[in-house]
Amino acid sequence: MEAKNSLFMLLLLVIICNGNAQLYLSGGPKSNYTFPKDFLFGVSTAAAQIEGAWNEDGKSESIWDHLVHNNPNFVKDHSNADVAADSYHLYKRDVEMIRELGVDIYRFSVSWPRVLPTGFANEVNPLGIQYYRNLIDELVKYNITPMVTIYHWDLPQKLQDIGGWTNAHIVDYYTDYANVLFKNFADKVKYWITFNEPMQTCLEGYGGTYRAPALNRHGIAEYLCTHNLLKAHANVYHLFDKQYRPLYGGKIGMSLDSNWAEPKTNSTKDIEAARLYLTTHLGWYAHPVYSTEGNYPPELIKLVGQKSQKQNYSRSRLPEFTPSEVDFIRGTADFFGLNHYTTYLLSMADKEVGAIPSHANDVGIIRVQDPNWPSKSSSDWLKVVPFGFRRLLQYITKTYNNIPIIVTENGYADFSGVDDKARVSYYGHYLNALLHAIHVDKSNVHGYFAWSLMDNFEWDDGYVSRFGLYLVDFKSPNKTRTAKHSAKLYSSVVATRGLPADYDPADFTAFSSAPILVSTMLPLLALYRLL
Ligand code: PNW
Repeated sequence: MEAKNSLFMLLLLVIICNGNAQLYLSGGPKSNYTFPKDFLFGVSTAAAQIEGAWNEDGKSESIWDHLVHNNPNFVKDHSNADVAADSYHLYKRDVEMIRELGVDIYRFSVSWPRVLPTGFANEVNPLGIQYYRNLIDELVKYNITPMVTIYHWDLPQKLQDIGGWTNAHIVDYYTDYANVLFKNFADKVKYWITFNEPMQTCLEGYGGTYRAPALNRHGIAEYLCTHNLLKAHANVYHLFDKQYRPLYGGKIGMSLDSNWAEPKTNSTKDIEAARLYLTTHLGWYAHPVYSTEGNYPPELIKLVGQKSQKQNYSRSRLPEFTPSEVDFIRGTADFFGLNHYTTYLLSMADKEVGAIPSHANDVGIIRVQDPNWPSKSSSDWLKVVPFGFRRLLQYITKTYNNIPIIVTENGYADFSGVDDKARVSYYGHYLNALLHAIHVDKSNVHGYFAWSLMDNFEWDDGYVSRFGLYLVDFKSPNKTRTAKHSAKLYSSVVATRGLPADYDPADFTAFSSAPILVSTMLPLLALYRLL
């Protein structure tokens, strides 16, 4: 009897603890708040991931075309983006889907090699301009606000051949390109994003091999790339601000990717590691633009400087901004675009980490994820940790002087299917966390975009990982698009400005093959019956 009673208590405890553990993961209890009336709801895509028509109507090769054409093994399913979702031909259906969702705004990117096939503004491709004009007109016709990302990773290969983002002259080339877009579209486009996730371009593309051009010149090229890119961003901000804003109005910012960083333990060292992660990753790009003082974060300047000296370089591998460049870059954004997906646990490294030299080695921290965090995503990095989203929004609000934040990407990947319970659950949890962030924490968030409108070419994951609210049948000749359950959830959130009645903040069962509670309870229950 004793044993039976104790087991009963244990069962009870498991139930309570499980509920609490899941509540701890979520952003808080179910929020009864609603999204403000003028809050912007949108969906995001990128040219290289959806358009296809890679060499049609005068478009030249981008660095992603080049990489996957020459190294099919780079992509999990050996696919490429030659046709992708064929949005170059199917943009009207895309706009129809956006209308079905009922969102206010659509974020898409322009393909630089489609508009300027030589990379330079000497030759503007009229058919490329016409495509984006058609898309913008179709959006405006239905009262959907267009938001244009000027650069979402698809540099013309011709510019890569002369150094790409490590060539200091790219500041001018990029400004010329942006100027062509402003000239043609600024009368109708009121939201501009200069760069999508510059850290992916520079750290992973130039310092590593994860993104195009997969240069792998770590320790040097990621810093050169960032340096030129930040100058290019500022130049284009000033161009817009001086020449186009007075004529047409509008807002311009940049979209930075950031995970939330949680200390691995409560030790002072781990707390320091988590802080250092944020200052040397998000802060690498955010501090020059959004902080009061401008320039790279002081910790990064110090760390790279010390390492460079120890490694016998004549100067720091992190280039220096002159005081006038610091001034020129500081304050060059009307909003903070944030792309957020997941959370990591941080600790200090007690020996050298990463390749030498490299940004990872310069910073010297270790990043892992808690294996108990829910996820069965096709993207193995995508653990579901809604509280991290809430904390990150508060961190940005506090660190960067209450700048208006627009979440330009958030979403979940699976292996396909219309009945996408995990994605439905992910959006419920992250939107609940967002409501707490806005109403309880007073984080200054003005908009939210789901990534992505539809399944698309997920870079090195090819068509294996699906992020869409709409399923795309890539085998069908007309790339048939079908609304998933998550599309219905999202449109109901947009319509009601609140969470659905059946949303449960403690429910993470959609992310485990056997629901966690059942899997822990069943053996105990069996034992209980035996006693
Ligand atoms: C973004 N992370 O990349 C990109 O902007 C999209 O093009 C892409 O399809 C989407 O997210 C999904 O992968 C990411 O560090 C970059 O966690 C970094 C991270 C996640 C996504």
